[in-house]
Amino acid sequence: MRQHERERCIARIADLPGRLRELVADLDERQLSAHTIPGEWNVAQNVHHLADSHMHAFLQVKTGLSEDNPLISNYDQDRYALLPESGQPPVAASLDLLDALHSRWVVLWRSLDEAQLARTTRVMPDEKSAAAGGQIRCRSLEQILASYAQHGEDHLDQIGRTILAAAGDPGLRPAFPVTLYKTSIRAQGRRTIWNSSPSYAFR
Ligand code: NI
Repeated sequence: MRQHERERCIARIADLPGRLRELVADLDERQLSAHTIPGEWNVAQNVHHLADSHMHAFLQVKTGLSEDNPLISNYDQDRYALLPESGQPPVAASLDLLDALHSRWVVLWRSLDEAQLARTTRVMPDEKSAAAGGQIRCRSLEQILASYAQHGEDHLDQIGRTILAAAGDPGLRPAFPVTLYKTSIRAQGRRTIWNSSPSYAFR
């Protein structure tokens, strides 16, 4: 990965908490907990998942820096999302957590040199993935950086689609102009992200 691509990934990690907060801050409990897209998580599950996932990844990076190709455990994200603590509102604590966590994560990423970014970790499949034949995956810290920069985008996208899916339901449709616009990121290939912007109201 070139230096400017790395910096772009770090910038995305730096920006995620603010963009996420902007997207969900004014949603009420019903809107946060509505499953507006069948089979997908609600907004609250997405927010808690980002906090859980990125805490796990932060520790993965630090373990990779302090041990030699360590073996890291994984977790069943769908079961996490069904726990009452991480399956429903409120989301304020997870938003605060992401603010603090990403502040530290960005300082950590910016401190790493080439040799450190090339260090590796191995991630075990969680129980369900292992039963389906999942294998241990070896990933460099640089691959983890790219992966989690994209992970934030993916969940902003999912939250955006979840909010948009409520547009036809007066009981769930946000009362404020929700702010979603589409941007194609050709350089990253094929992705469409939802971003927040005061200029667009979906109503
Ligand atoms: Ni995810």
